[in-house]
Amino acid sequence: MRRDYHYSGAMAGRRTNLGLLAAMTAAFATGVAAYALGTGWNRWATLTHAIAGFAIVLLAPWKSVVARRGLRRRRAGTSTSILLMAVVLISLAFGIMHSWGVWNLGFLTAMQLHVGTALVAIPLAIWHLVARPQKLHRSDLTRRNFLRTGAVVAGGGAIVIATEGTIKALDLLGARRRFTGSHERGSFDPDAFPVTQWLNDRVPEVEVGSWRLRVGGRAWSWAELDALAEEIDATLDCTGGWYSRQRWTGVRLDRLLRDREGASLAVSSLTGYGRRFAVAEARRLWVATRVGGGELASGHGYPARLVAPGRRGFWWVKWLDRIELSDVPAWRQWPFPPT
Ligand code: HEM
Ligand SMILES: Nc1nc2c(c(=O)[nH]1)N[C@H]1C(S)=C(S)[C@@H](COP(=O)(O)O)O[C@H]1N2
Ligand SMILES: [Mo]
Repeated sequence: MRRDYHYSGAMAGRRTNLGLLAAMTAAFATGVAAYALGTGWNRWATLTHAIAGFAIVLLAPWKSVVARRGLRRRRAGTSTSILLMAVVLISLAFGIMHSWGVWNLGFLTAMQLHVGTALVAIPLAIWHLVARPQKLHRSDLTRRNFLRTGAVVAGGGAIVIATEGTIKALDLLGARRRFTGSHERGSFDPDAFPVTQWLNDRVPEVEVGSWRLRVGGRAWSWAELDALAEEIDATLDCTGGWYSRQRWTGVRLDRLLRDREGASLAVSSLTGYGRRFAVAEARRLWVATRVGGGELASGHGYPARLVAPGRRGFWWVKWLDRIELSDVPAWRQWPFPPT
């Protein structure tokens, strides 16, 4: 009796749905991790992300069988479900485009479209779940289902190996991406690397003569900062899908601080944009006055910007205004800036 039920189409459908739900949750979680991490750990997030993404591709044929059955008896929410599937497939396509190397679409990058469409999928997925709740039963936790899950993960892994192998063998642009998946642009050429903003910030006009950076109880002029500066090579890795390595000239932030009493350092831009860092991190942050030996272009943060090696680009605050010790801990901020 139970066995028959086990092999029924309804059961297989539920299994596919649960598998898709797990794969999509994993893709979201690892995608967010890939966006947050700027060090070598990112490699693991990016790799699991690709496996989760291709697991969705593997489950899609089964899902289409389930869906076709669902479509025969149309219920409320059917069009939302179709929309969800379409949005996920479009997101997948942009992710794969990025990885193979068709990543710069001029107006936006494939990565921006990949993440943008994935974000659109979130409310649709929630709606879908509310309309058709998929409960995990105790009877789902069988050895057989465990092996099935393993097979889908292994299949996703095999596709990653196959596609990475193909990208390398054909020497496509994607063969040279960094561990974050980002593509190289304009390294050691300050005129060639992109100017970009996190969301909607505008490049301010700054009169350097009257500009001062307020930090450590002092107001520093550009020339005073520049006189203390040293050279450092560091890689700016934008979540838009590119990276650029440059020779920066900057003062190590801890050399500008007098005391260290506080839970965090609030680094603020003239535009209102800003990020918080742990105080101990000041040794690994630089206030840069130059790139490639010349002054920063206005788009790149003139007169001074933060250089934060090992952190993704959105931490590299441009057009610095002030850096303050604060009692608010660094973890008490949005993991990604809201504006
Ligand atoms: C529905 C959710 C998502 C799916 C199905 C998905 C799937 C994929 C796939 C299949 C790839 C290509 C992997 C490869 O060819 O090696 C990819 C790449 C990527 N995705 Fe996603 N993704 C999703 C959401 C996200 C989110 C929310 C983020 C970030 C916030 C993100 C960040 C990335 C990054 C950084 C890459 C580049 C990895 C590389 O170049 O190896 N993804 N994604
Ligand atoms: N004030 C301010 N600083 C900012 C941003 C911003 O929008 N406003 N964008 C960040 C992001 S997302 C990146 S990738 C880098 C880009 O630096 P670039 O334009 O010099 O390449 O600046 C960072 N600093
Ligand atoms: Mo960025």
